[in-house]
Amino acid sequence: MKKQCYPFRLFKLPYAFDALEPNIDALTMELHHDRHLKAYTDKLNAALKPFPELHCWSLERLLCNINSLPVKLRNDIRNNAGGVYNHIYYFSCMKPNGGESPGGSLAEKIDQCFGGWEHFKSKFKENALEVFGSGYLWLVTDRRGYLKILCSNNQDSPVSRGFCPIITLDLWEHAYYLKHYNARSGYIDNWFNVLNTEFAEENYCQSRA
Ligand code: MN3
Repeated sequence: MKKQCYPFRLFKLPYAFDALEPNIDALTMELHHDRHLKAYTDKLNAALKPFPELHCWSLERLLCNINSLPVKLRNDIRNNAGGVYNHIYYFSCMKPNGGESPGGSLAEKIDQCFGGWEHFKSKFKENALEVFGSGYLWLVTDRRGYLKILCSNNQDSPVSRGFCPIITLDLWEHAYYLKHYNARSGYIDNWFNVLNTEFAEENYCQSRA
């Protein structure tokens, strides 16, 4: 992910709103990006405005050091820097004509940790169906380099807990309600159809660097 700092600019989607049809519908993408992500970006900038000493901090640096920030800023950073970071990750995890199974070192590690790509997918889906309330499901590497499936609540980000994200699935209802209503299962299947596998492979390589 490209490092940037205050004032954070609204992340530019690397594809058109309708590029993921029929898996993810254009209106959901437009609202998700132009309203939800924009709101997190604006609120993050507003929260940081009175703290010029933090204007050169990246999202990662803010999220990794929440407990050393001024107390009254911590919730804003957790929610809004988290909201920006997590959404950039989520949007980057998708692409038109995606969904290939990974190759190279990520494929090997998935075989080792989950017994293969199809096994990983069913385990990830099972976990995604169990996430209660609003949150995300992630594939991350831990400090020892093992792959883990991890749930985060609200806009909490696994980088704050020392994990390296590989992929993430936004499980807030705004990510799927217009097309799937409350049926999360179809959304998860559709998301796997547009998974940006190269992005996952790059993140895995970087996590080992
Ligand atoms: Mn969202």
